[in-house]
Amino acid sequence: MSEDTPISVTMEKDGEVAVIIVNNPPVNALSWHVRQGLEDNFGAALADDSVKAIVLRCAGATFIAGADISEFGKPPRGPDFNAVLGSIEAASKPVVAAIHGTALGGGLETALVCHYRIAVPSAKLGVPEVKLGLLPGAGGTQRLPRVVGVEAAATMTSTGDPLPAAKAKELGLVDELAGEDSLAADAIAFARAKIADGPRPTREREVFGDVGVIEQLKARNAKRWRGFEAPYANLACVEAATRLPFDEGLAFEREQFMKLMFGSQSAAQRHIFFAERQAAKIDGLPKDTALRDVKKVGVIGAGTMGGGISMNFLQKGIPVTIVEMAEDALDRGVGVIRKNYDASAAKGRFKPEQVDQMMGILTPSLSLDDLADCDLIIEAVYENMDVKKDIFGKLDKIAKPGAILASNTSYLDVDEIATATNRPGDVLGMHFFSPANVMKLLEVVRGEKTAPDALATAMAIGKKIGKVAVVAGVCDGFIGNRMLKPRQMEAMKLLLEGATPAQVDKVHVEFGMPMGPFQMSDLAGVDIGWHRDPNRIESIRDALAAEGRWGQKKQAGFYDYDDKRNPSESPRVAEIIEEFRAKAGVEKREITDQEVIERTLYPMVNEGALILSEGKAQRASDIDVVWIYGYGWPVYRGGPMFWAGLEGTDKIVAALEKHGFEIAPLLKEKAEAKSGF
Ligand code: 3H9
Repeated sequence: MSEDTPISVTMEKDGEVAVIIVNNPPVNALSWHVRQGLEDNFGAALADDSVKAIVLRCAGATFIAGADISEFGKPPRGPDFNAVLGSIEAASKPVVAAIHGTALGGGLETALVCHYRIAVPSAKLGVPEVKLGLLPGAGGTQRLPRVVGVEAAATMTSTGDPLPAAKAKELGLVDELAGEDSLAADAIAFARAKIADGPRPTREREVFGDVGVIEQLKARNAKRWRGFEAPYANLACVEAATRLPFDEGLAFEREQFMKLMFGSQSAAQRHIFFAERQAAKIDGLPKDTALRDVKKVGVIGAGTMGGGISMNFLQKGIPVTIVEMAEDALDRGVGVIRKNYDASAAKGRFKPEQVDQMMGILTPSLSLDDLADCDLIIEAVYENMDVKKDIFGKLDKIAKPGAILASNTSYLDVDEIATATNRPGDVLGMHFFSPANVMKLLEVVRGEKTAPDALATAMAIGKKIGKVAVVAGVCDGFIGNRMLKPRQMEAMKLLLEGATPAQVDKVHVEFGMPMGPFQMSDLAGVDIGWHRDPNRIESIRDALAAEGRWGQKKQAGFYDYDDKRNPSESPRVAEIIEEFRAKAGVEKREITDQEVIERTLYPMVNEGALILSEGKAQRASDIDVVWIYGYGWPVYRGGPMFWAGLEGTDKIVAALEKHGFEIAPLLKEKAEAKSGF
């Protein structure tokens, strides 16, 4: 050990039991110095003849939560992890892992080379590597099937979902449950009891279970795993465990792990892991900024958005007063919330009494005056500046001092809305995405005068209700919808030039998006944002709207739909496109799929670069988070800005220039430096 090695592993003795303790906050990740500490301390415990059994446990909130992801892709340092694990498993004295918090990834792999495992009831055990585009690369895919069987091992590795301790005990992954508050002592007693049994190396146990489950898992998850490499690589390793001797299985796992580790999908998924955590941080704001108390929330508007927004708070036990203008609209809105909860209860997500509890803290009202005691008021009425200003003007007189006044606007100027009040510091945007009780993204829009503590409170409350909150600056459409605009515009132009809605959508779906631009229009409503004058037909969209082709809800939009909402290409839409093409004098030509990418996805990167240089997003990775959680951008491509780096910013600029786009200076800079964002 050299002098600059942090001491993150120590050893104590309790009679003949040595207790090795990992202490590497915040999550006891297996950083190089932890691996070094494990090697040194296990070496010492094994060399000490007075030690008859060894306990491995962790200080702080959790057992080892995995490899240190921030070390990935950097030059290796410290001892090789597999070698350290190999020597623990080969120990001549019984080794017990004492688990609390989360034993994840390399952490569970460490527990698996221990000969026995004891855990507190609240512990969770899993191998979430697949969520980082990886697989357990330190024997997890080979040892799990020997401990829990093929079915559980295949499920755990390919889904990444952790098991609660009780389930782990049922499967044999945990040998004994400890008292919730007595793990340290219980683990020592358990180790002492195992001295007579001696070591039980996992590698020497037999794989058991039916390998057929692997194909069933693939079939069941085909849609969810579309485009992803890692779930399949995980399953290939578990399958290999069923037919290869242990060391060969380990070599196969290593080969698969390295392939994923140096591939672009895992790089993208690791980027998003850190990006999501980074998004919560507000530049220039001290970490200890005091937050405002939010105990009661007001929501104005009981439509789809207002209802969905309210549900988020009710589910966290935060009372909501929901206000509508008219009795029937209010009743309808509250009825929809109840219906949604009942449907979730029928699926087992909530107990009926929980639904009653949530509905019990919802207060419907027809008067804004009832919002006087709310700490946060979210306006979710339709997109009209005058209406919003009127509401904020009234709120200014009603809301208590210090209440945060938020608008759920998806593109309007939050600074202008704030001028309707005498407290612009309390005004900000909280842009939820539809369906608001499901979608994870929340854009928190920081106005010019928004007070830092109001902003920090909105971000914190976003986290509390389970959202991934991202700070956006005031501009038309903020981050997400602003980038959507050039994509939609180009998609429409492509129709005129010869592409079909089906072709454009297919390219987007093959890219990994859940749906393409025209499928999205049909789902959201072709009539959204329409001027509502059937005689004013200036675009293909106007023509569709004028004919009542408003999308799925009318069984006709850019596609025709049958009773079950299955789409088919529409001859009428083809005619409309043809008419516009003739009118515009555009010649029809063959559009390649590559051109669709260059003209719909590359302009998004260009717009992202503008957003970044205007300071409307704090960092490129925030833009990626917006697109992953708000629009279903495939996580294995890391969001548009990360993807730009994979694709090559120089290639993107060359294509955009070829198609006549004005290039954002920041994008040009990146292209010249041949770098990503
Ligand atoms: C692996 O193990 C591969 C192996 O097979 C080995 C092959 C050879 N590394 O999430 P939080 C940071 S792959 C480095 O906010 P929570 C995180 O960035 C790994 N850093 O806390 C954050 O930093 P900051 C498999 C990590 O309480 C801070 O810790 N394991 C790591 O809400 C707090 O994190 C996983 O995938 C890490 N592994 O949740 C588990 N983990 O404060 C990944 C966290 O600067 N981790 N950090 O922003 C998690 O799922 C959650 O962090 C956990 C705690 C549930 C543990």
